[in-house]
Amino acid sequence: MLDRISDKLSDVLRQIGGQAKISEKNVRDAVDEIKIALLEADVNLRVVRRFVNRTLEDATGDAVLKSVKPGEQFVKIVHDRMVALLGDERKGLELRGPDVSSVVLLLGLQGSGKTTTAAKLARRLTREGRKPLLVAADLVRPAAVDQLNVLGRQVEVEVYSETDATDATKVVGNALKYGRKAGFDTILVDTSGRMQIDETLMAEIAEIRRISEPDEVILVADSMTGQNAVDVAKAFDEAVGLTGIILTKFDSDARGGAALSLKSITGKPIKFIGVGEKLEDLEPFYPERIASRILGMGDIVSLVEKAQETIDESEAMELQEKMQSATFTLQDYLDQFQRVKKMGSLQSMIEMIPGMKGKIDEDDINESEMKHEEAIILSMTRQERLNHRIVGPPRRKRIARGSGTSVYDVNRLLKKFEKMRLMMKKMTKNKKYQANMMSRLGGM
Ligand SMILES: Nc1nc2c(ncn2[C@@H]2O[C@H](COP(=O)(O)OP(=O)(O)O)[C@@H](O)[C@H]2O)c(=O)[nH]1
Ligand SMILES: [Mg+2]
Repeated sequence: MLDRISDKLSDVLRQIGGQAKISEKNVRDAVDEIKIALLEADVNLRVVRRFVNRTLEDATGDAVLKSVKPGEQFVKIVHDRMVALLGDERKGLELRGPDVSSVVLLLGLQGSGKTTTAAKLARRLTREGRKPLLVAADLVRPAAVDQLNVLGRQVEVEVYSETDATDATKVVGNALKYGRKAGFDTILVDTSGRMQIDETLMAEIAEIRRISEPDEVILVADSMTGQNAVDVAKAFDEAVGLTGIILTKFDSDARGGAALSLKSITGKPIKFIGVGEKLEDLEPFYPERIASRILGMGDIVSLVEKAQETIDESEAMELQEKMQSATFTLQDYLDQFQRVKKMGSLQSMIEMIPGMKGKIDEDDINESEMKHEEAIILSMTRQERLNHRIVGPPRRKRIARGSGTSVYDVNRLLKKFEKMRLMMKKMTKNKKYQANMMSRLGGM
């Protein structure tokens, strides 16, 4: 799956990613090759152009070219752009609680995988503790109703169908009545497709949509049809309005054109992918994972992410200078807090403020105290943060009130901060510390 595009892109990235120094020309050449790979993968031209422009914008600045590992930074940039292209965050089905019946319509061309996907979803929802009902509303394709009945039996989900019915809207109306009364919390409607987009079909679906007031209107699209899947999605979205897309036959999709274009072109998220004919072959769509799969560069990306989490070179230098000259302020301290929050660990903060390691008491590093300290600093004016010495008793009282802490807490923080500054100054003058700091920077 996605083998072809992945081979190409990982080649380009492996080349540039491993280089110790890169020029703007290297970046442009790499981006050119990426562009060709995307076009060959049948990614929409507009999407390719935007991708290329944004990647160049991000990658040609000094911040990348002059960084310690520019090749790796570049890989990370391409990866992030790719994640954005695929839709950023994972989006699942948005259904209501078990006390009301949610309705999910599945739409798409004939053969795209609607009926199979309906059964796959039913299976999945059952495992999540929901109680789905499948509705056979494809009255066009001969044997479609039988097919759903067979699949329903396999996943042990009830199927609502009517023999000899001719009006799909009526069937759906009846199914809703039945499903609500019988306590099904999710009603999955398998609609009929056509070979191509067609007015009668759109009218029928619009009518089904109107009477069923669905929570989700999902286009089931065949990823192997590439750009055609994108055109179909646009047409369905304009005619009936979609809430999301399920891309089927992802297991046989070597190119990835549909996956990479759909979100940007339609604005609708891909929610699941079908990865095989079996009923368990349905996976949630995670933009991040697919991007890593396409680029084949998972380790580099996580490496760069880690490096970005720790302090970057110029910031470290600046911090060091501040510590040496004891101009490290409460604002800087607060900035470190915010960094820790991003990283989620206190240990990393200690490691980032050099000289703090092993120098502070156990109870100086507890999370709830950090929250207090943060609240206290946030209640200070900018002036106060930049010069804590102006914070006399009246200000302390105000700050305590503003932060929901006590004057005792404020005093404690200010005292601790003063002590910390002194210690930093001493530490940074130490030769061994300086050598250590330099080696840490080099190591990134
Ligand atoms: N390999 C693969 N085949 C699939 C997938 N989803 C559906 N199919 C196959 O595609 C064909 C058409 O599926 P069907 O559900 O009948 O499509 P419908 O006409 O849209 O209802 C069937 O042979 C399915 O087994 C998938 O994710 N991967
Ligand atoms: Mg079908």
